[in-house]
Amino acid sequence: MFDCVALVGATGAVGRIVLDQLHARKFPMRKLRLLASARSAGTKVRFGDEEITVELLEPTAFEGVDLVIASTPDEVSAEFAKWAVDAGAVVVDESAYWRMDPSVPLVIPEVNPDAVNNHQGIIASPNCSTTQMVVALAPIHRAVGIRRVIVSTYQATSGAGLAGNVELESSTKAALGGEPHKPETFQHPIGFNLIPQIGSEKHKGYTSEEMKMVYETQKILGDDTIAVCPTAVRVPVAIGHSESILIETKEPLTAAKAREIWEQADGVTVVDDLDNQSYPMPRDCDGHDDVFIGRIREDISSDCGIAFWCVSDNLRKGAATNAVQIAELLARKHAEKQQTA
Ligand code: 11C
Repeated sequence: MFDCVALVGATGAVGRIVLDQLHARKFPMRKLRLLASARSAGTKVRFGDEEITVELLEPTAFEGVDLVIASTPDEVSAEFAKWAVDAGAVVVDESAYWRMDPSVPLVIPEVNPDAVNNHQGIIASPNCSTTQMVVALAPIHRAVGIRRVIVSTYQATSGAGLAGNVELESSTKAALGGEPHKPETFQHPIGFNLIPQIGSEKHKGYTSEEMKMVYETQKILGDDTIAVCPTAVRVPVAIGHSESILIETKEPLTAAKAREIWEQADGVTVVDDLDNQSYPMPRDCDGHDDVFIGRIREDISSDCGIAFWCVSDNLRKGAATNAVQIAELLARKHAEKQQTA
């Protein structure tokens, strides 16, 4: 059991769910502290029967903290993670800042749990659109090998935090009322629209969000020969990222075999009965921790491919749940150490 766990960013869209999950999953800790910027410091937050006052995130804030779970913007993580590590804590970080650092494991517990053993104080949790895709890809890659992935995303507004959902509502209301709407969070009005840009230009016309899906997938699967061609699109859905994915496998794979593999995979629920209009949709996946897979088909344009549809709650498995699962891996290791000490 950890003596003290700190949650950084407890008042954000993901932080609130981390809090719920720590409580619901009875995370083994004696004390929970909440840290945030000056704007949120002093706020009182409910945790089960307790009310915890948010403390200021500052260099001395991590004295006596064993484990940190953090959901903050990249630039905040860049600064505070070192304070925490210097104070002797292990940081599970949800920002993008540390993910591609070679000394930082990038972990999805269903896929590469052993990577946590190699941490040097910081463990990163992947981008939400990457996480759900890699949970789906990993068991297929283990079975027959994946050569190439073509993916188009349909990403919820909550990927941009609470402000994204506020703007979905205001933009939709403005469109319904025939009024003009000036977007602040997104590049264009999101109500009754699709925006084929998430992030900014990063590499050969691909955006930062798209390149995360390339680099993070290769790092987590430990195979930089896997080619990924992504298109990331923002859609007017509040919660739940959807992805249309085509994988080119190294060996032929039938749709029936792919379904069998996914039915046995950890963290995956197959919902796939086209005749009965049954397939994953964001409304049904909101509030669940699994990655949902449906519309499983053989690629009719090649001999070695599987096409499918994948949906997951971006705030849960895409962020909060994955981080808490990493923390649970660390808690188990910590308990083993305490037993043998
Ligand atoms: C989005 N995927 O939907 C982004 C949000 O690297 O953790 C998460 C960004 C990240 O806008």
